[in-house]
Amino acid sequence: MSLSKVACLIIGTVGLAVAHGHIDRIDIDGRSYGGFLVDKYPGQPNVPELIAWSTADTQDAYVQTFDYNQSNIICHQDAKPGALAGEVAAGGKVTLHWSRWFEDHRGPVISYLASCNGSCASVNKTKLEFFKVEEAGLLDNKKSPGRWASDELMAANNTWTVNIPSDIAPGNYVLRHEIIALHNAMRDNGAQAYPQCINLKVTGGGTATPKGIPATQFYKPTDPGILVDIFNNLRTYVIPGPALYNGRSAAPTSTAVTPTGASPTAASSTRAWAIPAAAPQGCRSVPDQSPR
Ligand SMILES: [Cu+2]
Repeated sequence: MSLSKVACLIIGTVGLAVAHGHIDRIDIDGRSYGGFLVDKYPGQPNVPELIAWSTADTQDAYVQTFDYNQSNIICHQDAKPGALAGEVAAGGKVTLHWSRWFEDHRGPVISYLASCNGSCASVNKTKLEFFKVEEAGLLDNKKSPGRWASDELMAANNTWTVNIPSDIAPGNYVLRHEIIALHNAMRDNGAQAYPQCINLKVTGGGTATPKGIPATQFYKPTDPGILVDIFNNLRTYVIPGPALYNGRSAAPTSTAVTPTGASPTAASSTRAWAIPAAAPQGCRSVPDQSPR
């Protein structure tokens, strides 16, 4: 285990945390919307109405794999719907700006939509059925641990642009956008999910109503994309969650990875990775939820 992973583990255990990241701005059609600022809004009396969902999280914490069947995985810790919605035409783009991210928090970037069947401001999150609209994982495996969707996000000034499928029926949707950090994912309960939700009002003349599933059914702690050692010369990476909705959406952002010549045996006996220069900032999970 590298120093950085030890640091992450220890800091997480004693409960200190340095901010990781959250969506602090959403840009749609030349209009900017504020995100839910976890470092500012919790406990404040006059939090502005937002298209972003609020959370009880104040630490940019993650949802641990053991809670992937609990409601915090839906839209983060004790999330509540935003009062507003950002208007976007089907086929349009939504650009999400993360406050910050860490290079060593490598992993996939995944986006889902769920119809609210009415207003999203009062929706019951446990009833939301999400379909996956975009996914990107390991983009290049040449040099372990590889180039990841999270690297692409950071290279784009901590932004990710989601293409809204052009064929979906107009209406209100929750966009669930997520980074899953895999730097500790080689051990049980090590993958870190950072889900974020915003309300969208999709306009246009589409008719598709893709079938979705509850977010609590997306992932299992032992999925190959969740329990995975990204430092072990990964040749391919299986992005977790349900199948991608392949309606008339914009071009996928994920890139197929061409396997390198490394044999599985060589891969498992050689660790060709470097310890990151700086230890990652403290990783902290949101409080455990009791099963229900
Ligand atoms: Cu972390």
